[in-house]
Amino acid sequence: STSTTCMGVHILVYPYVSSGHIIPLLDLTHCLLDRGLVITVVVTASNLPLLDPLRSSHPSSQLQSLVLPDPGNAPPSKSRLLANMRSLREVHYPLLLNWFQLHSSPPVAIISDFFLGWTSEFASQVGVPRIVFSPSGALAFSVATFVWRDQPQNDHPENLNLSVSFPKIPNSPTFPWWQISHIYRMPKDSDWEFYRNCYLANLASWGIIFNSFAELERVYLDHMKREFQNDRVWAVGPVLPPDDDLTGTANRGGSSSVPCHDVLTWLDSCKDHSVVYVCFGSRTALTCKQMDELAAALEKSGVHFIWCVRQPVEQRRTSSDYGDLPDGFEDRVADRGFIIKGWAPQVAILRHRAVGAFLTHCGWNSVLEGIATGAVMLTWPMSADQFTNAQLLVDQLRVGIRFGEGTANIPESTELARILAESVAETRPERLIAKKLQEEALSAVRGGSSDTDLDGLVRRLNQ
Ligand code: AWU
Repeated sequence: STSTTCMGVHILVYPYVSSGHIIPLLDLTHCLLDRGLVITVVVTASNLPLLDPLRSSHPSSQLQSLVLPDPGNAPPSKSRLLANMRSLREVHYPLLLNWFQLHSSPPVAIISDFFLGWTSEFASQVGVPRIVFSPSGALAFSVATFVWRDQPQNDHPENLNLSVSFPKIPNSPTFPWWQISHIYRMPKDSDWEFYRNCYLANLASWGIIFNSFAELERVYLDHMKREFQNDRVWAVGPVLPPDDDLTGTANRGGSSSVPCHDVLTWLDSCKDHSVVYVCFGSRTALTCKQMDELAAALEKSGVHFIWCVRQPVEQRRTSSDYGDLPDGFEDRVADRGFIIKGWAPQVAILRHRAVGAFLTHCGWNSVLEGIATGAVMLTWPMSADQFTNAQLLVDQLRVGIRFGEGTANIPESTELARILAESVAETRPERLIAKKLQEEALSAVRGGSSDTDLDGLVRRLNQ
C-alpha cells in the first residue's frame, strides 16, 4: 500500500447500517486507504466488528472509527428502513456536529450512503463537500431519480414508459411499473416526504460514486453525468477484497456460519462449473411457498448446490409467513447439497472454480459479485432495485436467466428444476457472456476504467 510519507487529506466515510450498504463502502474505504487518504469511518456499535479486516491492514494513524449509537426507536414509521433513516438523523446529527467542531483536523469531505441524504445539509453546515455513495447501480439510481423527482405526483405509473425518459439508452425496457408501484401507492405523508427529500439531497450533492463499472453501465453512467452536469460522477467497482486476501474474503460482512474451509473443501470435490450457489442477500427470507418450490426443484434437478438459508431479519410478519426446509430434505440431498443456515462466505464461494451458476435475488452487490466471478445468473428479484437489476442481467446483458419474480410469480418446481439443470451445462450461451463480462469487470479494477475513476476521485479530494 502507499507509503505513509505521502498522506492524503482526511475524509469522513459514513455507510448506512445494513449489510448490503456497509460492505461495499468498507471495501471502497480499503481502496481509498491504499491511495494514502486518512479516513474516519462512522460506524454504529453493532457494526464495529466489520472494521476488523480494515484495521488489520491499515495503521491507526490512517484509519479511525467514530462509534455512534445504533438507530434506536425512531419516530414511528411504516418501514424499518424509514425508521432507521429518521433515527440516524435524529441521534447522529448533533453528535457528528460536536465531533467535527472539536476535531483538531476535521475531514475536508464526506462520503455518505444514499440513504443518508440529510448529510448534505450537515456537510453544508460544516462547510465541506458531500459525495453520495450509491451501493446500487446507475440504472437503479436513474430510475429512482425519475420516480422521485420527475414523477412525484403521478398516480398512474402504469402509463409511464422508461424509454421515454432515457432516449439515449438502446432497447431500454419499458419498465414494469407495477414492480415499483408501491412507491406510488405510498400515501404522500411525512415518510414519503422524508424519503423524497433524501433523493433530492443526493441529486444536489457535490458528486456521486457508483459501485459499478463503465463497461457494465456506460449509458446509465453517462445519463447520471448529464443529471449532475459535471464530471464528478465516478464508477469505481466492482469493489471486492483482493483475490489473495482469503481471511478478509472469508469474513467479509460477518463471520461465516460454517467454517469457510469446510465449504471450500466440499467445493474442491466438485467438477468445474457444476455447482449452483443459492443466496438471496442479507435480508430476504423466503415464504413457505417459495421455499417449498425451490427445495423441490433443487431435489428434482439433481444438481450439486450450496443453499444459504436465511431466517427473517425482523418478524415483520408472523413467522408462519416464512418457510423452513421441508422435512427430510437435508437427508435426501446430503450427497450433493451443502446447506448454510445463517451467513455464507459468499465471495469465497463464488470465486471457486466449481461454482457455475448463482441463483440470486439480484441485490446489486450480488449482481457485481456474480459478474466478477463469471457465474451464470438465475434471477429471482424480491424488492427494491432488484427488479431493475434483473432486467439489466436478463434483457440487456443476456447473462441472466429469469427464474422467479417476487412472491407473486413462483414457477412450478419441475420447470425450475429444468432451469437449474441447464444452468450448469457448459454449452449455455450465457456462460460465454459471463466469461466476457468477468474479464471486463476484472480489467476495470486492475488498471482499467474503475481504477482511473478512483485515481481521479482521490486527486479531486486531495486538491
Ligand atoms: P446484496 O446487495 O446482494 O443484497 P442485500 O443484502 O439484500 O442488500 C442493496 O443491497 C441492493 O441493491 C438492494 O436490492 C438490497 C441490499 N452476503 C454474504 O457474504 N453472505 C450471506 O450469507 C449473505 C450476503 C454478502 C454478499 C453481498 C451482501 C448482500 C445495495 O439487496 O456477498 O456483498 O452481503 O448485498
